[in-house]
Amino acid sequence: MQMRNDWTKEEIAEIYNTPLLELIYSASMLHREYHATGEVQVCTLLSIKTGGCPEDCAYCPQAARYNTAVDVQALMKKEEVLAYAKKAKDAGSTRFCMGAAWREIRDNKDFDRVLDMVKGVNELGMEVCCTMGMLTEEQAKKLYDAGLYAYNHNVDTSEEHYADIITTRTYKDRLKTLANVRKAGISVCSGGIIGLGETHEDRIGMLHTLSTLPVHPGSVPINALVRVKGTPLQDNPKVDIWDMIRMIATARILMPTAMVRLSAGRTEMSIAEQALCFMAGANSIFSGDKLLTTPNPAFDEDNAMFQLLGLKPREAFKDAPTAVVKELII
Ligand code: SAM
Ligand code: DTB
Ligand code: SF4
Repeated sequence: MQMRNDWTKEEIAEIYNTPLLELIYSASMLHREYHATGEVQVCTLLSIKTGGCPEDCAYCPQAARYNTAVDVQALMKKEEVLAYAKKAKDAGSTRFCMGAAWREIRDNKDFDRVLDMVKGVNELGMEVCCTMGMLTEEQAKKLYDAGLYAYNHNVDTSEEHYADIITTRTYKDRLKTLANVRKAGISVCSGGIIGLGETHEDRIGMLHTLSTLPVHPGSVPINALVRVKGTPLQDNPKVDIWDMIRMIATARILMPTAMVRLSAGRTEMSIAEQALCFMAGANSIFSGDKLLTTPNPAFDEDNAMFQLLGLKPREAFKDAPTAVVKELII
């Protein structure tokens, strides 16, 4: 099948509004066509620079302006980060994602240290990912040269809903960074959050943005809002699991080759609910007892879930062009 990036909002709405079991079935069929069934990518997050962020993202515990329980922490040392990555690898994780609570990357000593960390994690044989806010084409190139595999930068919601959630940057800024990442040859990881008070049209709009990018993202994280005390969204209602499943299935149908990640919110989901998400086309998770600052299922719990559901972890670099893999193995 030809990958489509000319989806219309009407077509997406039609898929999104399909009766639920029918939608899961269609997504599951496509999933089987494009991916090894039962294989789930296990990624681990580490917040290498925490809190004190100047942005005003209404969902985020790391924004300096909200009074949350998050303590500000300076950029970690390379050795500490590598020790953590090694631990994650030993627990079965194949992608390591380093997060920094920055508005954007700046060309300074901290960035040089990040480049060193990227090099080190890559040498461990893991797919390295960073999520550090906006970046320029030159910075993306430097990250690529250091061995960065993917860059996470979420569009979070629809263009229309964006200003209700974040006022310190625009949707266009987000898309510009994604273009810089893509141009540097880094795999784009971009998705969003549900539970921000958005409408179904906003969710459809967000999926429209993602599925009509010049190239589909290599991975699409779908997060359920983690409601953190002190943020403006602390009292939002809990995300309905059926909405999560509907989003995952629609993303799977629109972007069949992408890794669709069942991201934040798993601590509030039962194994049966997560199993439905996998049926609907999710094939990636974050594992390890912390996301960036909030709790997440530990490696042991996820290993037990994999055992129960007959899932197995996906190997690293499976989608990488052969030349890249060769370079890494040699
Ligand atoms: N500062 C960088 C940025 O905003 O791109 C990188 C770190 S930021 C914490 C990464 C992503 O985490 C956000 O884009 C958002 O999608 C997600 N996120 C943050 N807080 C969240 C929450 N409370 N619940 C769910 N997802 C959240
Ligand atoms: C993504 O889409 N979700 C992850 C990762 N990319 C960076 C982050 C979730 C953060 C949840 C809130 C926290 O732990 O601070
Ligand atoms: Fe800062 Fe990222 Fe949190 Fe927004 S989501 S406040 S940019 S750390």
